[in-house]
Amino acid sequence: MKRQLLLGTLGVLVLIVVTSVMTLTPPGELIARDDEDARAHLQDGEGNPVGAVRLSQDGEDQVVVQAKVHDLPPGFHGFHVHSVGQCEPPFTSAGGHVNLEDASHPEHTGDMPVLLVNSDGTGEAEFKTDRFALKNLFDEDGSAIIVHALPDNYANIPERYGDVDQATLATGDSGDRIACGAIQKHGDS
Ligand SMILES: [Cu+2]
Ligand SMILES: [Zn+2]
Repeated sequence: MKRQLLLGTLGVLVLIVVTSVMTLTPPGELIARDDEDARAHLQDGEGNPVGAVRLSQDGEDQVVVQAKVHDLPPGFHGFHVHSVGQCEPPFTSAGGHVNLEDASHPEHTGDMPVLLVNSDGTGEAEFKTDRFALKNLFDEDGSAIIVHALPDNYANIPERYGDVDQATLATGDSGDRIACGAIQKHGDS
């Protein structure tokens, strides 16, 4: 009699635990979360690690970008999402800026605020962008984060300096690509 009661109680407890776990994590939820969080491990032209960028989907319309870098030259650096997830030095393999709207710089999908590297070679930035969703970056050939040698001028050339040329409209004149990281779903990295 006592034993039956004990088994019965255990049975109810197991049922409660199973039910609450199912309620907390509906099937598919954990897989979906991987899509909402991505990383790019940055390396310089010699293959040395120089930091990482985390991209997290924040609702449907915004992505939080968190960058943390080290061992880079001090100053402002052009910072973009490029259209191919290939980082072969000198990183031209990463293609141009992600450009889903057929726009000019700085209206490209992948254009982001410049990255400030401090005198000790480290830098940190966090901002939100609504120009892309993470799913836009995981197309067939992927995407990559690039840090450039020079500041991005955002094609902000006043008319008195003459015509803004094609290179400016394509890139913001931010120079060589000094670091690159292919964007990977967090579960893959
Ligand atoms: Cu770039
Ligand atoms: Zn651009």
